[in-house]
Amino acid sequence: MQLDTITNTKLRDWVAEIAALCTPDAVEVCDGSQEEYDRLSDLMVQKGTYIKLNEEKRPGSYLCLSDPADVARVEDRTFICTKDEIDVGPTNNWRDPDEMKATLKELFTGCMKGRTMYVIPFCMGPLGSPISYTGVEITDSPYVVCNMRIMTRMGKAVLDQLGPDGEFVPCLHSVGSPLEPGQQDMPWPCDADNKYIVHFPAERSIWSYGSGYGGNALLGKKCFALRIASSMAREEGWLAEHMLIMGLTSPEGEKKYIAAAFPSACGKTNLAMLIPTVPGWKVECVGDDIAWMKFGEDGQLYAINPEAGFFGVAPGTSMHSNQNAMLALEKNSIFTNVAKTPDGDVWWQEMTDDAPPRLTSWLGEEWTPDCGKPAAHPNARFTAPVSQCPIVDPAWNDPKGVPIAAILFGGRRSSVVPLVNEAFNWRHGVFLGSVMASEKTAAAAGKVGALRRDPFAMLPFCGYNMGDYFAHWLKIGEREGAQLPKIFYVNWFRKNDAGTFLWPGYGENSRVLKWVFERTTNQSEAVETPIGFLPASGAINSDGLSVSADAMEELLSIDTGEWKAEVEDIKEHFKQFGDRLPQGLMEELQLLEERLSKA
Ligand code: O2Y
Ligand code: MN
Repeated sequence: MQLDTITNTKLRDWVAEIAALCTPDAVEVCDGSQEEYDRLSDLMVQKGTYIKLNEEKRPGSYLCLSDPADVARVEDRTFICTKDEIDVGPTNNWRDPDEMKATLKELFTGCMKGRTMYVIPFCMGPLGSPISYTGVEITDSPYVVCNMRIMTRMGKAVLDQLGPDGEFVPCLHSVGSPLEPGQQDMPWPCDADNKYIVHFPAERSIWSYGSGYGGNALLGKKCFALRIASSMAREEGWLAEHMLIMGLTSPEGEKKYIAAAFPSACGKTNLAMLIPTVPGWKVECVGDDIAWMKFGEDGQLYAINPEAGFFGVAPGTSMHSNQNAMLALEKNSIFTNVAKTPDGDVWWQEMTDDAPPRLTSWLGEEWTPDCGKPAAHPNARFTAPVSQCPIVDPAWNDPKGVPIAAILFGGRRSSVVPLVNEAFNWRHGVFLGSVMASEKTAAAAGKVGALRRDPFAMLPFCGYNMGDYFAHWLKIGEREGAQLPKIFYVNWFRKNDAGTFLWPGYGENSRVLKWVFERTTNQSEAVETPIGFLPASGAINSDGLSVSADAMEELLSIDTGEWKAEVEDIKEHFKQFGDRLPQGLMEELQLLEERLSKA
């Protein structure tokens, strides 16, 4: 679309200002049409950025191989800029806003030379929803445009909704690789040694430079929908969370919605698309990564998925681990850093029981199963439309959102934490979220097995001081007339002394979801323990389950000695927040300690 299609004054001025700064060869306003998507995809095929996949095996889909130095989010290059350093807290990288702006302006000067500057109007959440917000991403990457078309509601309809004076979050992105006249472009241009992912919460803006990958470049996702949105949510009295949203329907046809936060490598996407093993129960997927929740007039929290696509980790995804994701990515999808089969399809670790005998790896090299290297990068991704998920919830695009009956927190813990426990009340639930922890897997940096506290799974995504974030959660619970969801903590990963998982996970997690569902209206049995309410013996349906009675008992047991050690670890964790830690959470910790001492 032409520039004069922009009627929004603020947007017109911003586009002109950024064009003058970045000096692109051309400016295009994205309309979000299929024609535009096809044209940019063809352009990327010509440039060598994309490989078109076999139309019969993977219709409408492309493979993209990134620069090997640009394969994941870069937390150490992610900054939050506030006037006072204390306002970003101990878990974020702080920079002075004026100094950072000066650095960025220098980097962005002329950075789009030889390239087209794309203007992407996008809506996070259903069009017309009171829970949604608008953003505009300016980028010099056609890969970003095509991914944003899947991941968000994007294009002309958003410009129309914005109108002449609507508000939007400006998101500026450049791969940081200007082209001199006649210079040959790279398939994946970037400035790998000079990445900046920068957030300015006070002015609600984002500047990202140097990376073309995932969360660094698709600015609607982690940068807007979590870091900037969490700060907006605090100011406006709502919640922007790193949570999946699922609908759960009982055999009697009663439906409830659950939101759940887990750190990475805990199977969030798999849980969001679970196929229940408990007869008669149904799961439907609203979202797999982010939830925005606002109070409705009835006092309930209503959630939307601000995204319209999945940007899921490919390795480990299979018909066994997540059949619904596999079906969602059968067509119209983008695959980044996976391997290619000789017949023009994709493959990644664990996609099939046996690896194909020959592949082209994510590095573009010939690959055989014995070559000693992974065929796909461990952080290889698929981008697929939510609408293609076979169990997409009928209300996933409903502007009203869906009412949340329960919130789950969880992590990967081989010991200490039982299969499930229920918070005594909202404040206790906030305490459970604030102490969330997970053991590191091989996929994460650091020692395997080491415990990392990741409050609310928001450690890399909270856009302000996490102590203040805890206080915000407590304040949400104090709202007059609030009909709050119940809060639970789950752990699918407990092991026995021999190091074997006690719980089978996957579809069997529906047994725990059933208990949670019933507990939201006190319909199933629970026993009070020092750490919360646990399922009474027999309250979790174990018909046909291959878990012994002893294992079941162990899964639902708590060891007072282990929990006393846990309390000491939590004290250390809380210390980092200093006087920004709300008194209410300190009191919860003291209450836990008292209950354990009496047990
Ligand atoms: O590595 C990236 O850039 C993507 S990170 C990501 C993508 C989808 C969902 N969640 C995440 C995450 O890091 O939590
Ligand atoms: Mn995530």
